[in-house]
Amino acid sequence: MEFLEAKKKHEDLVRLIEKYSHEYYVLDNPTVSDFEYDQKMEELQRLEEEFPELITKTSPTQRIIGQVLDGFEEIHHEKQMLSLGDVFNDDELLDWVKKTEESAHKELEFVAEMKIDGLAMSLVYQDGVLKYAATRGDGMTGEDVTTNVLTIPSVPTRINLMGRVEVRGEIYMPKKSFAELNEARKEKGEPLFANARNAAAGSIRNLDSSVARSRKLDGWWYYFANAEDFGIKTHAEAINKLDELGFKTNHERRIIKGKDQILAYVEEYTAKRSSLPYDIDGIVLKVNDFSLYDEIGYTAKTPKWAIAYKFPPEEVKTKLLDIVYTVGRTGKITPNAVLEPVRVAGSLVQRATLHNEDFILEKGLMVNDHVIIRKAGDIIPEVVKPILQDRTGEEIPYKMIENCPDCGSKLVKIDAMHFCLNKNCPSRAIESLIHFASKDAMDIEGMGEKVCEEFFALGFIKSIPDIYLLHHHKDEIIEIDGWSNKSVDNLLDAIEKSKNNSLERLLFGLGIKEVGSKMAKTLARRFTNLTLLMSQNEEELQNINDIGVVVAHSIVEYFKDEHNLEIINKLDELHVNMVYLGNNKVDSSSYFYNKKVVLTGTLTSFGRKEATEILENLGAHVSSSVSKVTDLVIAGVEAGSKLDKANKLGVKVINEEEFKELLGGEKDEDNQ
Ligand code: 3B8
Repeated sequence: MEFLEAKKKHEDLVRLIEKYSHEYYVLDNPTVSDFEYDQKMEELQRLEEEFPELITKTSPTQRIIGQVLDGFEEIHHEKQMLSLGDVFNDDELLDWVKKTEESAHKELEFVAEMKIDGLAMSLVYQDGVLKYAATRGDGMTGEDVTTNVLTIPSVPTRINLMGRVEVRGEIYMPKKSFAELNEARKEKGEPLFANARNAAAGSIRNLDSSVARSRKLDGWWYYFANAEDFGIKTHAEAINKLDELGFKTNHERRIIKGKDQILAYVEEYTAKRSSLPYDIDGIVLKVNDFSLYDEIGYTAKTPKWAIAYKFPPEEVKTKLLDIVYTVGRTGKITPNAVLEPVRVAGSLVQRATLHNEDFILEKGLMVNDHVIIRKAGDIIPEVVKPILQDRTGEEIPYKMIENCPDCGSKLVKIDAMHFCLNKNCPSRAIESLIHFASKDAMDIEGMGEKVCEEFFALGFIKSIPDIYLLHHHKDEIIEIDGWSNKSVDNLLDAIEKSKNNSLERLLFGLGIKEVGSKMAKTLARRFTNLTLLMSQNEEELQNINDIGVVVAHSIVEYFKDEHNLEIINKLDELHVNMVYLGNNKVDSSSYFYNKKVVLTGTLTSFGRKEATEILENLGAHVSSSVSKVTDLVIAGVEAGSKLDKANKLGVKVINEEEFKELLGGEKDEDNQ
């Protein structure tokens, strides 16, 4: 075959396969058998083998090949990718409608649609060809996840529209894909995804595109960002146009107006929610007429012409079978509800924390009560209340335990919480070992919960320093089922390696009350070695930004305790590093990583030096003058010429609030 003939043949085959894909994946209405489809694909593959120069990124053959990337490139969104403001009940929704109609000076027509619980995505086409798919990121800059999005067969790689076209929508994992995925993971003993949204997000952000392909993702497309460039005047028209171009659009949408129709739509889909084959977490209302958008306006993060009505969390009835207690590493006793297993928001629930005695008494819970449960944020199960009218007389009035369920010591009540203060309580000891070895602490690979429990039970490790003496038990461990010479060596190596960790890991690992991993970092950076930290009194500690009365008190108390000092001395003798090693391992996931940043003006919550240090520790390069290579200017009050220059050069500028918000993303752990 000649090249030109091959090229023509290639184009015909690609068009045909795209048509079949669209019929199958978008319209859910195939016109050919799977066999015929596969044959066409094979024909295309053979042709591309013979003429490799015909292969393009968007060829149907390339969409099914796995690719592994080193990382995702950044994409700057041409038009900022905003998110939706939300309301949580009918009244708030009607208030929004009223306000919006007031600012438009008339009664409005809305498009109501499903609020898909997925991952926002932007697709950009140039002259009919998909150029990239990008995540929302911070709204200005997202990540190029094209290779992963291309594994979703319903996403068109080519459209019949010239020029630049930007389409936004939501990538999601259908309920069925999610159930199958978790089922398979359970069988393989892998950790389960909490919900379909997390599973979809994990898949799209995986660097190996064969993972995304195997996850059976899909997308709904709900926003034609530059529809007006094509003479389109309403949102409804825009979505019909997307439909016509081959995008999968959700057909539950409806044009409505007036209070009655709006509330009827909300009611209808609240009821239909659980029977849909994909997760929705609410309903979206959008003003239909584009010409009103500018007048109605925008906030910094959201358009005012659209709103998300969020469903209340799903509530389910079950029975409280028992209340059992766990002992944390600080000795804190937590009561937990044992529930008759029920499905809530997509997963089986059989336990829920009851926090403390007061929580149970305030709710008036009794064992054997029928109770309402729900998931906070659709993830964490919680008991809402007992159903009083279902009581039969078999309920057992609640009484908090008085002794530690593990060691039997008398519990002590501090504020609302009960504590076991026995330092040798086995539960406390095991929990502190698990914490010490955990990922954010000393990161000893291979020393998870099960191993800690096992070695504790066998008496190999009774307290933290014993970890570094485990090699004395090597011969005995090899004899245990499930251990081999090699796996013991690996564990001992990991333990040995952890001796060289920087101070902040040790500080977090010791489990000082109120010292989470972020606080541990602050302390390590500020004092650089443990001896110096230990010599501080409360007042001196409180002089440090970020350290309040409670934390300072807790740190000083910790280092006063004989038992704790003994642990530290032993670790020192065993050559565990107690010095801050600086910042060789910067977390590259930070927003500031590798950015060129300039500080200007006065910041109210940080000193200039402190802000610089924080930024550098997150991998930023802080410089004193603005130029076109500057990525970001952080402007405090009375910022002067540097701010003007940044604006002139089009450099991104954020204020102190935004800076703090971005730092807040570097979350601290709650460590009680
Ligand atoms: C403007 C319109 C954000 C969104 C939008 O199903 C904007 O429309 C948005 F700035 O995030 N999750 C939807 C959904 C999300 C958005 C939307 N429409 N149906 C969703």
